[in-house]
Amino acid sequence: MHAQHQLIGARGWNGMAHITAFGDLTGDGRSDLVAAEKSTGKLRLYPGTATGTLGSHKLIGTGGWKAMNALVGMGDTNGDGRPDLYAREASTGKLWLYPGTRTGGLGSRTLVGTRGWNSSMGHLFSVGDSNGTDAPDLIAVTDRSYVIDGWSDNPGWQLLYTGRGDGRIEAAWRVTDTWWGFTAFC
Ligand SMILES: [Ca+2]
Ligand SMILES: [Ca+2]
Repeated sequence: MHAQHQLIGARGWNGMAHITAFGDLTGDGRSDLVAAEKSTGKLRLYPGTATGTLGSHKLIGTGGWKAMNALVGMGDTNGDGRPDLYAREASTGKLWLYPGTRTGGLGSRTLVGTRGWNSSMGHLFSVGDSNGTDAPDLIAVTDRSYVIDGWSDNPGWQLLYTGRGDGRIEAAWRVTDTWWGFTAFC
């Protein structure tokens, strides 16, 4: 047996970066997708449909998304029932929250992480609520520059940032060192 696959985007997807599952931003109960357009820096929402394909895309970010080098569909970080997006700014290493709105767009961004999110984080992804607080949590996997007890060259460590429920996250704690070579995210 092998898994069947279905074409959901016929063309143009090589012009998109950071194709990311977002959760249900449109509010119809189906998961949606976001992607940044490389040429323009625009962020587009691709709504999931009843047939498992994607509906017509909608502009939810008018520009500047080329400045981001990671997007993470977090789920609802601030408890308003809409999924939210974290984005990492390449030049500054800042981590931003873009809250989903009731109209299926993104609200004003707020700062989640002030700096350092570029320097030693290889991959970022949401793990949902891992500790029973109802707020989704963020995992970062370290790259070689991550320092433990004064020693660098610690790739593959998994750092857990638990969600606070207000859109922000707590300080990290190290979970495991078993993610060596895991590069399937991003
Ligand atoms: Ca949807
Ligand atoms: Ca939310």
